[in-house]
Amino acid sequence: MRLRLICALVLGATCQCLSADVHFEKKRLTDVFHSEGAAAGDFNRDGHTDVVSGPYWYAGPTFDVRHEYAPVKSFDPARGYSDNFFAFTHDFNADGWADVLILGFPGTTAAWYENPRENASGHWRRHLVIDKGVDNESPTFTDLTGDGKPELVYTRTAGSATRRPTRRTRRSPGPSTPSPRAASAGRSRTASASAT
Ligand SMILES: [Ca+2]
Ligand SMILES: [Ca+2]
Ligand SMILES: [Ca+2]
Repeated sequence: MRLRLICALVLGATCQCLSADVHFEKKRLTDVFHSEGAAAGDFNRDGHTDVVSGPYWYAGPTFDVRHEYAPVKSFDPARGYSDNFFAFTHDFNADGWADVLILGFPGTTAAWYENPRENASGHWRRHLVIDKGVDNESPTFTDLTGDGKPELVYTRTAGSATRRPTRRTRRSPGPSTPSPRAASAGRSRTASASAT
């Protein structure tokens, strides 16, 4: 009897979910190949979620207007990959404005872009976090330690590593695009962490 009741409850919940009136709309941001990854965040703090993809962020809720926050590079998908594989959002300098973290080609860099606040035009300041060795098919940015602050989780050739967000990052005048060969040569078995 108890099992029947549980099954009925589960079935009822399932039917309720399936009958929910949920619709999805596909929207193409661009026809140009800029990046493999994208992320969401409210970059202008208007209460609407925006999308960052490649060198642009697209203002929600329509995503019709885009803003260039980094130098534009386009790639040919028939010939290879981009140098912009993963995007994450986080307020790295704790100023209340969402910033952007970009992981480049596997085995290369991690850098975050500082939101200039108040919708300032121009490119966002780039902060190089890790200059090489950020590898794995799918690095992620998540709170491993339970303190509410996300860590960057990735692997190297024969190990794994995590990094916590820190304000002590080096500034870089522009994006760097080391070759896969150079990046591979720089890989090592290390695990490190730093935090403010
Ligand atoms: Ca917004
Ligand atoms: Ca910020
Ligand atoms: Ca954490």
